Amino acid sequence: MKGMDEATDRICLAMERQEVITVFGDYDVDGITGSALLRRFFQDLGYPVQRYIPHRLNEGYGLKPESFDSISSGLVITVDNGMGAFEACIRAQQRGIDVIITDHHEITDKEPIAIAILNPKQKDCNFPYSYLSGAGIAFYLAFGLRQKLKLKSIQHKLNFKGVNLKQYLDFVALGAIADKVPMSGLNHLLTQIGLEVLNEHLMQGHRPGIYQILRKSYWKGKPLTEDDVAFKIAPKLNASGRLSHAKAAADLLESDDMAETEYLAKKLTEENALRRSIQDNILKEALEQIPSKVPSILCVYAPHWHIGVVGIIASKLVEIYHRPALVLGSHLGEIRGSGRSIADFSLLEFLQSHFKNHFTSLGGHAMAVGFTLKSFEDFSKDLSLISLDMKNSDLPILCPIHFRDLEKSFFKELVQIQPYGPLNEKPYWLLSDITLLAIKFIGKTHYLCLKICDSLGKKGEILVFRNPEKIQAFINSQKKFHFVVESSGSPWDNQFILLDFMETS
Ligand SMILES: [Mn+2]
Repeated sequence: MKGMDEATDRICLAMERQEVITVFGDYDVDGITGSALLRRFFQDLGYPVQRYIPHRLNEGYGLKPESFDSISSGLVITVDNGMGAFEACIRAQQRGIDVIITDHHEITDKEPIAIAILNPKQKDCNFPYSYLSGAGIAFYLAFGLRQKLKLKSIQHKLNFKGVNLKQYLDFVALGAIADKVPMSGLNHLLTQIGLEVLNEHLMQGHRPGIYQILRKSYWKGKPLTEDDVAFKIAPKLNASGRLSHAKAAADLLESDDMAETEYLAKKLTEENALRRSIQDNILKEALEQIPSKVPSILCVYAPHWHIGVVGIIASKLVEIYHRPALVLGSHLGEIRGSGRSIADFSLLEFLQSHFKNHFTSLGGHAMAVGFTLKSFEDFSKDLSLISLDMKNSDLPILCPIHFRDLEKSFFKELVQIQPYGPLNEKPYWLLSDITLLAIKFIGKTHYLCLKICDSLGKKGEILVFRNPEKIQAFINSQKKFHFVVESSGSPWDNQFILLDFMETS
C-alpha cells in the first residue's frame, strides 16, 4: 500500500525515541473500531498510545488545526479521516508534530502534506483493492508495522508473542458492516473471517463490551451475522457519538472489564433510545416538507434538527423515495448536513461539480456526504433548478427455486456468499405454485411456521414474521401462490422467511 513504508518507518522511529503516539479517530463505528484496533494492537505490543476522538457537535469531523491545541507533541496517526486535513497538517508542521494519515474517503484536490497517506483510493497506490473501510486500513497498518518491527532491532523490547493480528479482525468486520462499504473482494473475506473471530471472542468471554451490548438486545447466544451487527450493535456504538461524545463507545470496545463495560453498555443503550425518539420526531417533520411533486434530489432543513441524526434521516428518505436525499440541521449558528445516495449516482461528485461554492466544507464518498453550507436559501434555490432522471433500480432480483433444491448443501453454499452488503445483496427467492397445508404457531408468539407443498409435490416449511394474519386466511383454501422468500438472518437455521405472496392467476 502506498505510504506503508514511510508510515511504518516513522512509527518505528517514534517507538525508539519513546515519543507520544496519538491515534486520531472518528466518532462513527468505523472510526472507533479502527482506533480501538490500533490502540489494542499497540497496547498488546507493549507500547500504549493515546487516543483522540473529536466531538461530533462541537468539533466536527476530522483532523483540524484546532485539534493541535490539545495534541502538543509526538506523532499523530489518523483513522477513518484525514483526507481533508490540509490546513491541519500545516498547523501540525508549525508545531513540530508529524502526521500519518490513514483514511478511505475520496481524494481531495488539496492533498494534505503528511509523512504518509495510506488510502488505497490514491491513483498511484498499488494495493489491489480500493474499497477498504477505515478500520480495514488501520488493520493493514498494524500488519505492515508488525512486519517492519520484525526487521528492526527494537523488537526485543516489545511483546511480539501475544500479537496475532487475526484477533483484531472483528473490529474490521464491525467497521465494514457499519460503514456499508462494498461487500466484495477483500472486504467480503475480511468481514467473513471477522464475524467468525467475533463469535469466537464472545464464546471465550472476550470482548465484554460487545457482550454487554448484546445482552441488552435480547441476544440468545446464537452466532452473530452481519444483520446482528448492523441492527443490534452498530446503532448503539454510534449513539454516544451522535448525542454526546463517542468516548463511551470507544472505551467500551477497548475495555476488558465486566463492570465498566456493563455500565457503558447501559449508557449507550439509553442514548440509543433517546436517539431514536429524536429521530422519529425529525423524520415526521422531514416527510411533511417533501412536496407532492417529488424532486430528483430531496433537500430538507430545519434549524432545530439535531445534526447528530440528520444522516439517519437522509437514509430513511432514500429508502422511502429511492432518490438521493440531503438533510440539514444547525448547530452553533452553522448549517450542517448529511446526504445519502442511491446506487449509480455519486452524490459527492454531483455536489462538487455543481454547487462547490455553496459549501464551506464538503466531503465523503459516492453514497454518503457530510457538509457545511453558507446559505440554505441560495443552495436550495439552485438545487431546485436541477432536474435529473432518477431511475428506480432498487427492485430486488428474484431467483426461482424449488424445495427439491433445498438440500443442506444449498444452505452451506449460502453461508459462503455471506456476509451480504452493498454489491453483494441478499438474494430474494421465488417459490412458484405453492399450496398451503397447515399452520404451526411458534412458541407463544404470533409468528407462524407454514407447512407448504410446491408444484412438484415436495413439502417444506416457511416462517412468517410479517402480517401473519394475512396468510392465515388462505390455509386449506386449495389456492396456489407465488412466494417471495429470503433465507433467515442466521445461515445456520436452514430456513426461509416469507416476505410477500400472491395468488397464482
Ligand atoms: Mn469510514
